Amino acid sequence: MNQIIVSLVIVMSFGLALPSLAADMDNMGMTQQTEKTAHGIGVIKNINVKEGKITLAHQPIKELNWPAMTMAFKVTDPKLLEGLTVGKEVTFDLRSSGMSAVVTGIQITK
Ligand SMILES: [Cu+2]
Repeated sequence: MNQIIVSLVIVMSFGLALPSLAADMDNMGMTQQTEKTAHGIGVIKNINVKEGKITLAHQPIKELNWPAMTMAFKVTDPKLLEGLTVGKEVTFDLRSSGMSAVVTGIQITK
């Protein structure tokens, strides 16, 4: 019984890991670690003013080959977090190099 669960978990994590591996290889290959700007749509899940971070459940970001996910971003300026609240829908601007990205702007849409 336990073994079935373990193999299920392994199969499931493989399914999750493969697309992100592919995205990693894209980033390391043709496109070098140059800075790119991109734009996303998401919902605010957490705000940490002290650390200058915002957690967003974002939709896929085509410009970066990113799937939809929930992740924490650093913001370039903590002032960007002013007036934001958890649960708001936002569009946001990103500056990325490789798999790391910082948020350079956020606008509430809803
Ligand atoms: Cu993400």
